[in-house]
Amino acid sequence: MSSPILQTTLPTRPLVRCIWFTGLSGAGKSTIAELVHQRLVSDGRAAFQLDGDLMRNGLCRDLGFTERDRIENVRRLAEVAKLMSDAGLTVLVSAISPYRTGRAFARSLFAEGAFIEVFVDAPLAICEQRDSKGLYAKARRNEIKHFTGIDSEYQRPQAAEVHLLTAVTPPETCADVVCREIA
Ligand code: ADX
Repeated sequence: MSSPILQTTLPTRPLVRCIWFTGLSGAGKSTIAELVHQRLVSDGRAAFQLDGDLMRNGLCRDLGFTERDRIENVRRLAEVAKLMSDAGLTVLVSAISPYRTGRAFARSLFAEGAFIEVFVDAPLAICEQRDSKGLYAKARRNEIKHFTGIDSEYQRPQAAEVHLLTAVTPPETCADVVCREIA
């Protein structure tokens, strides 16, 4: 009689390759992405943080904050994230990425399950209070235009894999939640 063959029936979920943090300026996207990045690296995973602010100093330097420019900004971030993920990196993108279509485009570049959207959610009043870069104050004084939440729209995610309420949750705890989702 032949011996039974051991079969595993664990579901095969693809490795998460892109973690996309979206939310208002000052909501905490980069802070949480950095914490998750540190944990991935300490677990031995090759990871890279693509930050909207930093990308705007280089590859996206020619873009402003009109709807058209933001769509192009997010498209470039998504395409770069895809290239990096093809090279074996787990990519953490943090960008306001205010439009659902832009985020859906980013998702469409990845296999099912390989992309997760993290909604870094804080009320506008809290982001404005934090105002670490002084930009909300400038927007209120009309010194800068098209500021997200003030005179430019932010379309809240409707089905993000992770929804973080950063006004009431410390960054470390938020990072724990994201890490559990991608484990
Ligand atoms: S996105 O909307 O195109 O995704 P992105 O995340 O790259 O934006 O850049 C947002 C950062 O640019 C903010 O964190 C802020 O520091 C800066 N910024 C400057 N002007 C604006 C503006 N009008 N609206 C939003 N962010 C602005």
